[in-house]
Amino acid sequence: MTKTIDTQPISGQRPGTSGLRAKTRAFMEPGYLENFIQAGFNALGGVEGKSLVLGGDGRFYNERAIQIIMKMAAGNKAARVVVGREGILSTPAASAEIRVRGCDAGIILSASHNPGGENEDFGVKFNISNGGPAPESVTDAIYEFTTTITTYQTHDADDVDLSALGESSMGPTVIEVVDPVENYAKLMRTLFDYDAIRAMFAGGFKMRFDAMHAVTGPYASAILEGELGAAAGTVFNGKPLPDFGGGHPDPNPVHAHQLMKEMFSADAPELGAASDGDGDRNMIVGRHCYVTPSDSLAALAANAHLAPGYADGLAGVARSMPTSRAVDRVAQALGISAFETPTGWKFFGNLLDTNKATLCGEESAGTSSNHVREKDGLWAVLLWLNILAARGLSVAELMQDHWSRFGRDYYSRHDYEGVDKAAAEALMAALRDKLPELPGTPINGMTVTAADDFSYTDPVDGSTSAKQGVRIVFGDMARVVFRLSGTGTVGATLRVYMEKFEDDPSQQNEDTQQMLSVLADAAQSLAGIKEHLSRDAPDVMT
Ligand code: VG1
Ligand code: CO
Repeated sequence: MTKTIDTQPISGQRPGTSGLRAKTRAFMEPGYLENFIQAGFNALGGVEGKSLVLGGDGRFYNERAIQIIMKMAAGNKAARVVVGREGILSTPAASAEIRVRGCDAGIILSASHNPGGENEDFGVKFNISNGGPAPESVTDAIYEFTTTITTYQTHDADDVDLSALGESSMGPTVIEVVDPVENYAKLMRTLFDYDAIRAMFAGGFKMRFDAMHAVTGPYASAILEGELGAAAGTVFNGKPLPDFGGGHPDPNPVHAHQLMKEMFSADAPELGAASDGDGDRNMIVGRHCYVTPSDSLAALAANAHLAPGYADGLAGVARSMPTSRAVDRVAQALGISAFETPTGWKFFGNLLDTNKATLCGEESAGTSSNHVREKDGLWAVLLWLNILAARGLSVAELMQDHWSRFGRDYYSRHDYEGVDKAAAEALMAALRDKLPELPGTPINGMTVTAADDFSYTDPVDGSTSAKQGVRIVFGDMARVVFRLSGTGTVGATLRVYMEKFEDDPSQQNEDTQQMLSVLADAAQSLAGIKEHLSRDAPDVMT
């Protein structure tokens, strides 16, 4: 039976870079999740007669939230809800399901790389019919609804058994529990040369994949070990746990330290990889060779044609603004266009839909292509495997070859986490005020050539997004970018992104922080980080 329940508007909870994130306990408050879900349904123009994909990364409260959302979908007269078995769907797999099944929308439960648990973080993302994150027009509408709605619709029904595949009905709605891996694995087979990768593993190639006790475990085990013949034990931390084993499921050298240690040991395997909470990020590390996400994007762009799915070449590439300009250099050499978008995958959707870009990436370890409309961690690992198999080079050799051809953009991001929000906003405001006077100013032996607050106009629908981060550019040689995170749940996080170009191979230096120290000093003198935030050093440097 359908019921209308009174609810209170939730204020001040605007969806950020990637959906709504908050403390798990906030989502568990009566009406909080329900309010956001109903607001999302309303913003989609209602879900009556529509089909939805639903799943999450398995974190604490995942299954409970799924039961609530299924009942709300029925209360809102949805035609069908496709839900992953045990409530599991990685973000890229959910995107694939929406596209393969022609669904109208998707709801993904994840706070991505944020820790999970009753005292940690939870999140909800709404995706649209192209499989991608809802664009700002929709997330703005969701926000408006959350502040005004007073009722939500639900359906009185028993919980659904999410362990059994198959269909059941809940009022007007068909609930279909599906294997979370099947369609995703099928899609991967169409893109890559599995025979070549299989032959490489059969020839003794070794890799390690750290699933960080998050959602990619089942996907990586099925594909790498099951289909491609990687040795048993290649995938570790493979069981999704509600608290990710107490870890921080963010695939970077800091949080994937166990993998990093192995990859820099004497008997390191050829390839190491890791993925995040919801499976959309990837880290790539070769034997004794860490590949920055910006370099990975550039190397994939330069070599993608070696995989069957991209044999005709790329229509174009796109990167988020703080991502290094390494991929632009590849695009220029290939004679294809390169787009610069604000941070967040939703900004790539139109470029992919209209075939202006085939490959997209972010410095935060997100890369993907037009096969889905989300970033895709395991996809990036498979493309790397395909390229290594085709070229017969090690990761380190491939990167040396890449840098000697295109030059090298040294890159690092410094994060100041959990800082006072007002102080962080004051820092950004002071920096913005300075921008007009900066061009022409010499700083530490470099000269500022341009300084602005990034504003983006979507080339397809003409929508604009302003205040997307401060860029301070030193010609083609270097850049410093400042922005505040839109995914945190406590205080604010300042991100400082630095890059420096070097095209002389004799000047290579594996100590990236040393290479960039002149820019870190410039960032400090430009923004007064220490003074504003009362912090001596960043919390995380990646
Ligand atoms: C961060 C990253 C951004 C990424 C976003 C979502 O956002 O910087 O590149 O798209 O997380 O990633 P922010 O606003 O905190 O910098 V995830 O793996 O949610 O889905
Ligand atoms: Co993620």
